[in-house]
Amino acid sequence: MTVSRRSLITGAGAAALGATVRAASAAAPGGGSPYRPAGAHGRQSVKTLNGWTLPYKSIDGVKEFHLVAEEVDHEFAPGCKAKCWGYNGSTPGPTIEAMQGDRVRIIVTNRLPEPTSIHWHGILLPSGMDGVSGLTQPAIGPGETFAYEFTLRQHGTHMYHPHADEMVQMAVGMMGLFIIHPAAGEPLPIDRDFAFLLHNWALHPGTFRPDPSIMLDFDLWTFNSKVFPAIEPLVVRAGERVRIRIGNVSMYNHPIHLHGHEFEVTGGDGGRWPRERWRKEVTEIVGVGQMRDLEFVAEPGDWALHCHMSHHTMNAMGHGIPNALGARIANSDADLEALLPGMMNMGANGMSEHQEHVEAMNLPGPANTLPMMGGTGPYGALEMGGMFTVVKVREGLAAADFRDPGWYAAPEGTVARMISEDPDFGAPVRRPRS
Ligand SMILES: [Cu+2]
Repeated sequence: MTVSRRSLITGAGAAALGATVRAASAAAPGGGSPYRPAGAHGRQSVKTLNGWTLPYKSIDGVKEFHLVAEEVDHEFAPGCKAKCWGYNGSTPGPTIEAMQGDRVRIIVTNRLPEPTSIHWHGILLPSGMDGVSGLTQPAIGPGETFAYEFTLRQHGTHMYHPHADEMVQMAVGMMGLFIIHPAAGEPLPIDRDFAFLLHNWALHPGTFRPDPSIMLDFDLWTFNSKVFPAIEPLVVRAGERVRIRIGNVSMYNHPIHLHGHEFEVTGGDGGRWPRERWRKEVTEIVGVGQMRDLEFVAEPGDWALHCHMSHHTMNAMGHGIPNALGARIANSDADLEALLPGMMNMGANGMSEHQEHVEAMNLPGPANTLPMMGGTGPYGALEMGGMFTVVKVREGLAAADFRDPGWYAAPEGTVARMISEDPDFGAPVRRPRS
């Protein structure tokens, strides 16, 4: 048999391609599957909620990214804007994604009025690339550009943030995700990979600059610098394996709770965990400065995903105010009105009426802030804000379809329903009075 030059080339090409494919799909030790970005949403393989992935240039085998630290105009939700600081026009800054083993160069230009630096939080690198101004490098002065360069030795969910005047720079929005995909693939293939950062903001009603001096009483609690209902839903096809990567740059620990599923915690600060260490939870505390990866197989429905600190699913609100719950205050309204024109008592029957005041009665609030609670679902007011969004799981979505499918149409007979309007209905057993 004669072998033509052409078939040789084709054969060599095919062999090379075969080798490439094999390398890309090489099983992880223990039978892993390849990471499947699959071009599902362009070059990015992680869906950063309300965010984006930073493109890079390949230069002589190095992936080069360019971050610009700068002031940005940001909207937390319609009706609430602020001058924040971020990267490349957004807070959080764009997500950096790369593969384990990559050599990366990250150019950082400082367009802020004060020095900055970037710390690559959780990433193993030479000390001089760690980004602590004064300790490992001179600070990047206003107008200056620095280059960081290192090889990615591990994989997992990581972050970046300034390590210069951190208190101010983080308080006004400087943060980003840094995600490293495993060279050897995933133990189980991931179909949809979401990521967000937790943060808190002291954007006092009527102001437009987050206040960095606040330590406890924050006004806004955010996933990727957005509050409910402006946080994107996590749209998933039923039966898909989903990962949610969460990092915390705020000043509180946040117990993140998912409804309708037992997720597995599959990674943390030490990157992705071996499968023997995965554990089932329905709430996972993401501590300050920590990262967690949660994974589950999606069940059809609309499922709440939120912080379980109940004040963290509210927007701007007062704390330490007198408790009116159960008080008979209706008779005192006129007296109080004489002292405080325009005042309105609230809270004697709970806070539920607040959303009604804002939406149905159209009562104006202070400038540039958000009502404590809001959002309306198919069955009425959600009375939520802050760190709350919905995982929307539907049958038959296309692989790359992240469009909001609207509210879940629950199958007949599977929705809780009213069976009586009589408060004395039935014969409930009560604990006897002693
Ligand atoms: Cu919280």
